[in-house]
Amino acid sequence: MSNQQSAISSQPVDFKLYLITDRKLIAESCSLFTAVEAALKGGVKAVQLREKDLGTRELLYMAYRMREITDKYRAKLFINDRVDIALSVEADGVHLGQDSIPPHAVRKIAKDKFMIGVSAHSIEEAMQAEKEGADFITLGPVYKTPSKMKYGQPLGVDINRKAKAEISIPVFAIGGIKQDRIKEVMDAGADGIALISGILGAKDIKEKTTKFLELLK
Ligand code: TZP
Repeated sequence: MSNQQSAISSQPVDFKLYLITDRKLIAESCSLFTAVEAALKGGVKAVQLREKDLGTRELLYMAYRMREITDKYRAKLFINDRVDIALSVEADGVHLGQDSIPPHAVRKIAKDKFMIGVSAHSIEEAMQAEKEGADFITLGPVYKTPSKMKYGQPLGVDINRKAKAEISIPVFAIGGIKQDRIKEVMDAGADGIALISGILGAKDIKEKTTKFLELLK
């Protein structure tokens, strides 16, 4: 196997709903921890801590707290970009961006149970991530998102059909995923959905999470 072709983790991707954090979306009366705990009560089993503007110490503190909460509900925790913090808090894995350290380099420093998710914005990026040892991919934005400028133009649901044909590891549809779009993306071949506002923007986070999970059955 070449340097850039790596094996995947020995841990299965056993979730279909992947919750990503954005504390700026949470009402002031409710902390991000309370919001994530509500989603965990609703049944979500995979959470990515993605607070890109935080400094290292603050992020580490948050990651420890998230680890405690996710452990309580037997859910997986992923840390965005920061492999060091993910390893330090014994997260289940890291979620890498296109400018992060690549998956094959993470494999050299992490145990084989450590999982690697990668954000891809095209089939080419997704294929490259698979080749380099990613365990799963988030691919999008599929639809317009509230902050669409940040994530680029929507790719449309056909991207999931292409991904189904080209990629063997699980692919999560991301970007503007709301309840009424689940059927469309899953019919198009997505293995699951990843989202921020669909859950964290809900009035009743626990109830909304349960609803998403029912629709994904
Ligand atoms: N990557 C592509 S779109 C996106 C990310 C992180 C944002 C998803 O947010 P939302 O609120 O679920 O549309």
